[in-house]
Amino acid sequence: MEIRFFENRPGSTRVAVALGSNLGNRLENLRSGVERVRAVICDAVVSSAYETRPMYVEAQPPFLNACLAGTTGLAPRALLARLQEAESAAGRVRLDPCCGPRTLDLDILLYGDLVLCEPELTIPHPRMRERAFVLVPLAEIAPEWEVPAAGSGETVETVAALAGRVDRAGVRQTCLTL
Ligand code: PH2
Ligand code: MG
Ligand code: MG
Repeated sequence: MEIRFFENRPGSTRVAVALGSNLGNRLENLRSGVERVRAVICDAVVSSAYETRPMYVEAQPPFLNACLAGTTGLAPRALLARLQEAESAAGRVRLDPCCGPRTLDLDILLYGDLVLCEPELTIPHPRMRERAFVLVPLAEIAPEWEVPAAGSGETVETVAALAGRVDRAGVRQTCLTL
């Protein structure tokens, strides 16, 4: 069956996005990211913002992280393109594609129960299970969401709660509303 997607059609696929910033005015960067994302994700619910210790490359400024969940009519790759436009609008320059400092990073975490593995886009996000800076805010807004391919019935909440699997020490709630 052919599946058609329509831009920003409410009530279509549920999607979760991670936001991060560690350059410039981090709070403003996250806020402008949320506003731009609202153009393509309906009924967005946004977590608190968290001050987080950088993972992987530790010698860089601390991050502000948050998560957003809503519904979209866009197909995954079209949504990714719109998120990348929002990153560019926030002045993002892609020097180190993986882990260097950035004004705004917008990553697709979950897209319904889709499992996708392509060079440009992997869903669920391949490293979300080891990232407290993703799991803590996501558990705030979508604890019951079953993470596909995580093991049968594992939800965001149970993945986030698994003791010893993620280091929550460097994740501190700083701002209740974005
Ligand atoms: N993003 C990364 C690498 N490391 N660390 C924190 N605390 N927050 C991030 O958003 C982050 C990171 C790559 O996207
Ligand atoms: Mg990222
Ligand atoms: Mg990214």
